[in-house]
Amino acid sequence: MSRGARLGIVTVMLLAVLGLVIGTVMAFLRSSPATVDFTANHRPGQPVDMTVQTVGSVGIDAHPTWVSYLVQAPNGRWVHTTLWQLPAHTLVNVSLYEYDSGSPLRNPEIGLIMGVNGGAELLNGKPVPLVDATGGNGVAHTFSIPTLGVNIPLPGVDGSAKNFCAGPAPCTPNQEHNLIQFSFTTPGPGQYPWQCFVPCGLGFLYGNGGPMQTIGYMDGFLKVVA
Ligand SMILES: [Cu+2]
Repeated sequence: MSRGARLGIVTVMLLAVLGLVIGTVMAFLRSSPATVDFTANHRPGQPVDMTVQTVGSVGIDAHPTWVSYLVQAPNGRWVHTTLWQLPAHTLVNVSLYEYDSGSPLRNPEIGLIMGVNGGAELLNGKPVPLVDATGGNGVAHTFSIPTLGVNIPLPGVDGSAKNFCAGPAPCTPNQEHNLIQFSFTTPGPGQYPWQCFVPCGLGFLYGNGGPMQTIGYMDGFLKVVA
């Protein structure tokens, strides 16, 4: 084989490797979950109604065994993401279907409902100002926006119930769940992180790794726009 031919083969091989590396890096950089937009058909002054769910094992995507949040897009489709685009200075009415089992809270203060209209959440239709996680099925997750002072504990369901949702998500309301409803008002434009404060990352150090550290699972952002 001539020197030129060998050089050609090596060059092609190097370019192939380079392409693979660039492709992998780009795929990694673009791996952030989708943003669901609640601003597109929003009329000023009107509230935004959102439906959200929490599941014990999502059954889809990169980490099927992980706990996760999902959100229903305005077109009704469930999306596996925690990035929500919302209009500024707007009332947001959240209906949250909680399908996961719970445990007692490490810190009972996290059972306190804070930062929402009326100072209470509706738990299966009844107003509750505090969730006592030492009773019942404990608390599965929280929905908390630290910068807005919002904290919503989500009571767990009976993990041994016949109709317990073991995934894949989305779970459906004929499966064992608690319906938690609350309203809060978005502030001015900005990115506001939200997260769960129950160390629910089973199999990770102190339960705080894995889904607790990954956008799309147990934390996300409110992308508030003018
Ligand atoms: Cu959680």
